[in-house]
Amino acid sequence: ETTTESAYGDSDFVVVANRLPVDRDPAEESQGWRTSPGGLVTAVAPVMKSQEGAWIGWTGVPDVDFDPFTIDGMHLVPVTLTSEDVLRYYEGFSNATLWPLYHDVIVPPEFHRTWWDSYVQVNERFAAKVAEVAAEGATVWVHDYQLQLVPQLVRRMRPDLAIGFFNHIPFPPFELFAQLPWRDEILRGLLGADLVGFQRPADAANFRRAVRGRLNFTTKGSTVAVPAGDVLSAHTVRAEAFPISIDTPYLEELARDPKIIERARQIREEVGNPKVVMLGVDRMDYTKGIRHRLKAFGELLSEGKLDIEDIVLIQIATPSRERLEQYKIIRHDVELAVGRINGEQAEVGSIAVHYLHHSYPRDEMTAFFLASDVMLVTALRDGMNLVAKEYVACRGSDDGALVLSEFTGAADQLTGAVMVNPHDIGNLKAGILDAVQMDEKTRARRMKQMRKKVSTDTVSIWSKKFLAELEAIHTNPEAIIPD
Ligand code: ADQ
Repeated sequence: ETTTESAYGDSDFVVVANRLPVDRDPAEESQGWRTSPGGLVTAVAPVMKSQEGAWIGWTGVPDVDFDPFTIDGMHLVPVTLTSEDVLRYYEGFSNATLWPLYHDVIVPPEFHRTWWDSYVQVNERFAAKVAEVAAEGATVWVHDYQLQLVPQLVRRMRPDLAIGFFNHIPFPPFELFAQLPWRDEILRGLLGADLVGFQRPADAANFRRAVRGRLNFTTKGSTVAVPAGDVLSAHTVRAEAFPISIDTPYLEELARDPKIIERARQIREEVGNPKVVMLGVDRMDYTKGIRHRLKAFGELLSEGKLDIEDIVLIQIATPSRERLEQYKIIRHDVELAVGRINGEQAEVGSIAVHYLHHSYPRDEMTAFFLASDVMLVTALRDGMNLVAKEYVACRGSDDGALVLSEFTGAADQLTGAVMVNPHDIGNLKAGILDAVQMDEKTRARRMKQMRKKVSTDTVSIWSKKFLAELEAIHTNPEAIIPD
């Protein structure tokens, strides 16, 4: 069906992300794939279906070329990664250089020129695909730190396109970002976009400061002026905050489902019907502060401030990036800490920490949220942290308390939480006790306020806002967009 009149592709709306929203599915009837649910899919699927849309990304399977295919009404365009790309571009530069650098160097970032070369090559491969599938004047939305060079590469090939970029993780303070040997290339890569979105205003400000500090471009408010004579063509770029959210209506519906409510009751029973169930849900990542959380909980038990008869902690940690050294270390440390707490505090028939190193379907996850009185989100640094918002969305009865690290993007918004500094174990312990002991009325007032925030602020509103602003400034770069 491809038309031959135009050298351009057919897609009016193109999403570009490291991963396609699918996983391999060996079941016969599935044509090899099943969609993997996630906030981004929920947010962009409607736009992709209403327009001629395409999603460009990697399948998660190395060394195999796949043809484009359609699943659940979404047109997916695979980009091939070799095993070496996975090692260097993905596990290396993305997850062992950029990830720790952008998360306040919680672990030391590694700088390797071979990783950088691979990052450039893979970004070029993604950009070439965009240039191929995008229709004239199409909107392109590039996601996340793995693809920061794509905006510039695409702009060079296709100046007709409206290009947006959204960074899901923090953008670091200039003094940390400046360590990166390829800092100027990254900044120029991002400045190929018309609109660069960040989670927090502070991230956008860090980015603009880096642009001024390294490239000497002027900024005014959220606008960056890219001058003529630079390797980029002269244009203006907006850099501002678009805090991501969740599919609130869907979670609220799940939280009202009698089957899930019953499952939540069962979970409480299975952990011994204690007075208080506390919950942690994270990818197994050193940014999430799981060790700090366990340290605080262990001390509260051993000091007798919390009693094993009354309270359990369920810690769910999804396996993540398991081939990387720092992820082996965090897993080892967490498992050691869990073993130590249970060894010292638990008795036959009563466990202090229920540790689950698995991924769960959304229904089961919702049951865990419903079953828990106190949610612990203690990240040392986190772009947003959707878990905090998901917990709030599930508390339809306005009970439950959220302990929230001030180093998450969510802390800007969920001001009804008990805020903690997870680096300060004393403060973390005090926060946990506060949440456990908070009276019902206070809990209800604070939860209600937070629930209002997540119910008016959904992921579909987030994507609409981003795309509307991209559209507006692409057609009129001088446009003033009110908040
Ligand atoms: P993540 O670092 O992955 O995301 P988060 O925002 O908490 O962190 O999202 C995790 C998602 O995975 C949540 O939807 C959660 O429910 C789900 N999940 C976690 N453990 C699970 C398990 N065991 N089983 C099933 N599901 C599980 C990155 C950034 C964040 C930013 C998001 C979105 O690091 O800061 O909020 O992108 O922009």
